[in-house]
Amino acid sequence: MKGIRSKAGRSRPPRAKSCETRRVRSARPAPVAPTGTSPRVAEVRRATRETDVSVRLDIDGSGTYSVRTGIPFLDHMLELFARHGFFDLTVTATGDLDVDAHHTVEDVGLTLGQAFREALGDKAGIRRFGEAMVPLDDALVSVVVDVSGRPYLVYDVALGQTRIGTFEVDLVRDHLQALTAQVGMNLHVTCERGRNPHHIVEAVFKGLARALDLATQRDPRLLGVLSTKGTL
Ligand SMILES: [Mn+2]
Repeated sequence: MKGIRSKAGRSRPPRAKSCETRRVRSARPAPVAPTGTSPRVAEVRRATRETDVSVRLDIDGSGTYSVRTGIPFLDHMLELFARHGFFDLTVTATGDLDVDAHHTVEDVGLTLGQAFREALGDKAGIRRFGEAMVPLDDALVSVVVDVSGRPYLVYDVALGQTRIGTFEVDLVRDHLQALTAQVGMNLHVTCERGRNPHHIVEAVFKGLARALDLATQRDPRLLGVLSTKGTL
Protein backbone atom coordinates (compact mmCIF):
# COMPACT_ATOMS: atom_id res chain seq x y z
CA MET A 1 0.00 0.00 0.00
CA LYS A 2 2.80 2.32 1.00
CA GLY A 3 4.68 1.45 -2.22
CA ILE A 4 1.72 2.24 -4.43
CA ARG A 5 1.17 5.63 -2.83
CA SER A 6 4.82 6.55 -3.21
CA LYS A 7 4.81 5.44 -6.87
CA ALA A 8 1.71 7.56 -7.61
CA GLY A 9 3.36 10.61 -6.07
CA ARG A 10 6.48 10.24 -8.18
CA SER A 11 4.59 9.67 -11.44
CA ARG A 12 2.36 12.73 -11.10
CA PRO A 13 1.71 13.84 -14.69
CA PRO A 14 2.94 17.23 -15.91
CA ARG A 15 0.59 20.15 -15.40
CA ALA A 16 -0.38 20.51 -19.08
CA LYS A 17 -1.37 16.91 -19.40
CA SER A 18 -3.47 17.06 -16.27
CA CYS A 19 -5.31 20.15 -17.60
CA GLU A 20 -5.97 18.37 -20.84
CA THR A 21 -7.44 15.40 -19.02
CA ARG A 22 -9.68 17.63 -16.94
CA ARG A 23 -10.92 19.43 -20.04
CA VAL A 24 -11.88 16.18 -21.73
CA ARG A 25 -13.67 14.98 -18.60
CA SER A 26 -15.69 18.17 -18.27
CA ALA A 27 -16.62 18.36 -21.95
CA ARG A 28 -20.39 18.70 -22.17
CA PRO A 29 -22.40 16.28 -24.26
CA ALA A 30 -23.61 17.51 -27.64
CA PRO A 31 -26.75 19.64 -27.16
CA VAL A 32 -30.03 17.89 -27.73
CA ALA A 33 -31.77 19.10 -30.89
CA PRO A 34 -34.49 21.63 -30.02
CA THR A 35 -38.15 20.85 -30.55
CA GLY A 36 -38.69 21.07 -34.28
CA THR A 37 -35.81 22.11 -36.46
CA SER A 38 -37.71 22.24 -39.72
CA PRO A 39 -37.62 25.52 -41.66
CA ARG A 40 -40.37 27.94 -40.74
CA VAL A 41 -41.09 29.50 -44.08
CA ALA A 42 -44.32 30.40 -45.82
CA GLU A 43 -45.32 31.90 -49.14
CA VAL A 44 -48.80 33.34 -49.41
CA ARG A 45 -50.56 35.13 -52.24
CA ARG A 46 -53.90 36.81 -51.73
CA ALA A 47 -55.57 38.31 -54.77
CA THR A 48 -58.94 40.06 -54.80
CA ARG A 49 -60.58 42.69 -57.01
CA GLU A 50 -59.07 45.33 -54.72
CA THR A 51 -55.54 44.12 -54.11
CA ASP A 52 -52.96 41.52 -55.06
CA VAL A 53 -50.53 40.78 -52.23
CA SER A 54 -47.64 38.29 -52.10
CA VAL A 55 -45.65 37.58 -48.96
CA ARG A 56 -42.67 35.33 -48.41
CA LEU A 57 -41.63 34.95 -44.78
CA ASP A 58 -38.82 33.11 -43.04
CA ILE A 59 -39.29 33.38 -39.28
CA ASP A 60 -35.72 32.20 -38.61
CA GLY A 61 -34.15 34.76 -40.90
CA SER A 62 -31.54 37.45 -40.39
CA GLY A 63 -33.66 40.52 -41.10
CA THR A 64 -33.27 40.84 -44.86
CA TYR A 65 -36.19 42.36 -46.71
CA SER A 66 -37.66 43.51 -49.98
CA VAL A 67 -40.88 45.46 -49.57
CA ARG A 68 -42.90 47.13 -52.34
CA THR A 69 -46.49 47.99 -51.46
CA GLY A 70 -46.88 51.23 -53.37
CA ILE A 71 -47.20 53.00 -50.00
CA PRO A 72 -43.76 54.33 -49.03
CA PHE A 73 -44.58 54.80 -45.34
CA LEU A 74 -45.89 51.23 -45.04
CA ASP A 75 -42.75 49.98 -46.82
CA HIS A 76 -40.67 51.88 -44.26
CA MET A 77 -42.58 50.24 -41.37
CA LEU A 78 -42.44 46.69 -42.79
CA GLU A 79 -38.74 47.04 -43.55
CA LEU A 80 -37.89 47.93 -39.98
CA PHE A 81 -40.30 45.24 -38.76
CA ALA A 82 -38.28 42.64 -40.71
CA ARG A 83 -34.96 44.07 -39.56
CA HIS A 84 -35.79 44.29 -35.86
CA GLY A 85 -37.62 40.95 -35.79
CA PHE A 86 -34.86 39.09 -37.66
CA PHE A 87 -37.48 37.93 -40.16
CA ASP A 88 -36.60 37.52 -43.83
CA LEU A 89 -39.49 39.18 -45.56
CA THR A 90 -40.56 39.84 -49.11
CA VAL A 91 -43.78 41.78 -49.65
CA THR A 92 -45.13 42.77 -53.04
CA ALA A 93 -48.50 44.47 -53.26
CA THR A 94 -50.54 46.25 -55.85
CA GLY A 95 -53.83 47.78 -54.84
CA ASP A 96 -56.52 50.30 -55.62
CA LEU A 97 -54.53 53.20 -54.25
CA ASP A 98 -56.59 55.49 -56.46
CA VAL A 99 -59.47 54.79 -54.05
CA ASP A 100 -57.27 55.13 -50.95
CA ALA A 101 -54.63 53.16 -49.05
CA HIS A 102 -57.09 51.34 -46.83
CA HIS A 103 -57.55 48.10 -48.81
CA THR A 104 -53.85 47.68 -49.42
CA VAL A 105 -52.77 48.38 -45.83
CA GLU A 106 -55.38 45.98 -44.49
CA ASP A 107 -54.72 43.22 -47.04
CA VAL A 108 -50.97 43.36 -46.49
CA GLY A 109 -51.74 42.80 -42.78
CA LEU A 110 -54.00 39.85 -43.61
CA THR A 111 -51.47 38.22 -45.92
CA LEU A 112 -48.53 38.76 -43.57
CA GLY A 113 -50.58 37.31 -40.73
CA GLN A 114 -51.48 34.27 -42.82
CA ALA A 115 -47.80 33.78 -43.63
CA PHE A 116 -46.94 33.80 -39.91
CA ARG A 117 -49.68 31.31 -39.12
CA GLU A 118 -48.61 28.95 -41.88
CA ALA A 119 -44.91 29.23 -41.05
CA LEU A 120 -45.58 28.53 -37.35
CA GLY A 121 -47.55 25.37 -38.15
CA ASP A 122 -48.70 23.63 -34.95
CA LYS A 123 -46.66 26.14 -32.86
CA ALA A 124 -44.90 23.31 -31.04
CA GLY A 125 -41.82 24.51 -29.18
CA ILE A 126 -42.43 28.26 -29.42
CA ARG A 127 -42.14 30.61 -26.45
CA ARG A 128 -45.63 31.91 -27.25
CA PHE A 129 -45.34 35.12 -25.18
CA GLY A 130 -43.24 38.11 -26.14
CA GLU A 131 -42.95 41.71 -25.01
CA ALA A 132 -41.00 44.83 -25.85
CA MET A 133 -40.72 48.45 -24.77
CA VAL A 134 -39.34 50.60 -27.54
CA PRO A 135 -38.41 54.28 -27.31
CA LEU A 136 -37.82 56.65 -30.20
CA ASP A 137 -36.89 60.10 -28.94
CA ASP A 138 -40.14 61.49 -27.45
CA ALA A 139 -42.10 58.26 -28.08
CA LEU A 140 -42.30 55.21 -25.83
CA VAL A 141 -44.41 52.23 -26.89
CA SER A 142 -45.05 48.88 -25.23
CA VAL A 143 -46.06 45.80 -27.19
CA VAL A 144 -47.11 42.52 -25.59
CA VAL A 145 -48.08 39.45 -27.57
CA ASP A 146 -49.41 35.97 -26.89
CA VAL A 147 -49.56 33.68 -29.92
CA SER A 148 -52.47 31.93 -28.26
CA GLY A 149 -54.74 31.09 -31.19
CA ARG A 150 -57.25 33.61 -29.78
CA PRO A 151 -57.29 36.79 -31.89
CA TYR A 152 -57.71 39.91 -29.75
CA LEU A 153 -56.24 43.36 -30.34
CA VAL A 154 -55.99 46.11 -27.75
CA TYR A 155 -54.68 49.21 -29.49
CA ASP A 156 -54.18 52.13 -27.16
CA VAL A 157 -52.50 54.62 -29.45
CA ALA A 158 -54.51 57.82 -29.62
CA LEU A 159 -53.50 59.59 -32.80
CA GLY A 160 -56.90 59.88 -34.43
CA GLN A 161 -56.90 60.96 -38.05
CA THR A 162 -53.41 62.39 -38.07
CA ARG A 163 -51.50 62.01 -41.31
CA ILE A 164 -47.84 61.23 -41.76
CA GLY A 165 -47.16 62.73 -45.16
CA THR A 166 -50.07 61.28 -47.14
CA PHE A 167 -50.38 58.23 -44.87
CA GLU A 168 -53.45 58.13 -42.65
CA VAL A 169 -52.15 57.03 -39.26
CA ASP A 170 -55.37 55.35 -38.15
CA LEU A 171 -54.72 52.70 -40.85
CA VAL A 172 -52.08 51.25 -38.56
CA ARG A 173 -54.90 49.97 -36.36
CA ASP A 174 -56.58 48.29 -39.35
CA HIS A 175 -53.28 46.71 -40.38
CA LEU A 176 -52.69 45.34 -36.89
CA GLN A 177 -56.30 44.18 -36.56
CA ALA A 178 -55.92 42.16 -39.77
CA LEU A 179 -52.54 40.79 -38.66
CA THR A 180 -53.86 39.85 -35.21
CA ALA A 181 -56.85 38.00 -36.67
CA GLN A 182 -54.76 35.98 -39.12
CA VAL A 183 -51.87 35.08 -36.83
CA GLY A 184 -54.36 34.18 -34.12
CA MET A 185 -52.73 36.19 -31.38
CA ASN A 186 -53.49 38.46 -28.49
CA LEU A 187 -51.77 41.78 -29.14
CA HIS A 188 -51.61 44.74 -26.78
CA VAL A 189 -50.09 47.94 -28.13
CA THR A 190 -49.83 50.88 -25.76
CA CYS A 191 -48.35 54.27 -26.45
CA GLU A 192 -46.94 55.24 -23.07
CA ARG A 193 -46.04 58.73 -24.26
CA GLY A 194 -45.03 60.58 -27.37
CA ARG A 195 -45.62 63.62 -29.54
CA ASN A 196 -44.36 62.91 -33.04
CA PRO A 197 -46.70 60.49 -34.94
CA HIS A 198 -43.87 59.17 -37.11
CA HIS A 199 -41.85 58.30 -34.02
CA ILE A 200 -44.82 56.71 -32.28
CA VAL A 201 -45.81 54.51 -35.23
CA GLU A 202 -42.21 53.52 -35.86
CA ALA A 203 -41.90 52.47 -32.20
CA VAL A 204 -45.11 50.43 -32.62
CA PHE A 205 -43.63 48.42 -35.50
CA LYS A 206 -40.23 48.00 -33.84
CA GLY A 207 -41.95 46.85 -30.65
CA LEU A 208 -44.12 44.45 -32.61
CA ALA A 209 -41.03 43.07 -34.32
CA ARG A 210 -39.19 42.49 -31.06
CA ALA A 211 -42.19 41.02 -29.26
CA LEU A 212 -43.06 38.67 -32.13
CA ASP A 213 -39.44 37.65 -32.49
CA LEU A 214 -39.42 36.58 -28.84
CA ALA A 215 -42.83 34.90 -28.98
CA THR A 216 -42.00 32.86 -32.08
CA GLN A 217 -38.57 31.70 -30.94
CA ARG A 218 -38.16 28.07 -30.11
CA ASP A 219 -37.43 27.16 -26.51
CA PRO A 220 -35.34 23.97 -26.42
CA ARG A 221 -36.91 23.00 -23.08
CA LEU A 222 -40.33 22.69 -24.66
CA LEU A 223 -41.79 19.43 -25.81
CA GLY A 224 -44.95 20.15 -27.76
CA VAL A 225 -46.95 23.34 -27.26
CA LEU A 226 -46.74 25.66 -24.26
CA SER A 227 -50.26 25.09 -23.02
CA THR A 228 -51.80 22.97 -20.30
CA LYS A 229 -54.65 22.48 -22.76
CA GLY A 230 -52.25 20.81 -25.16
CA THR A 231 -53.06 22.97 -28.17
CA LEU A 232 -52.63 26.54 -29.35
MN1 LIG B 1 -38.61 56.66 -39.74
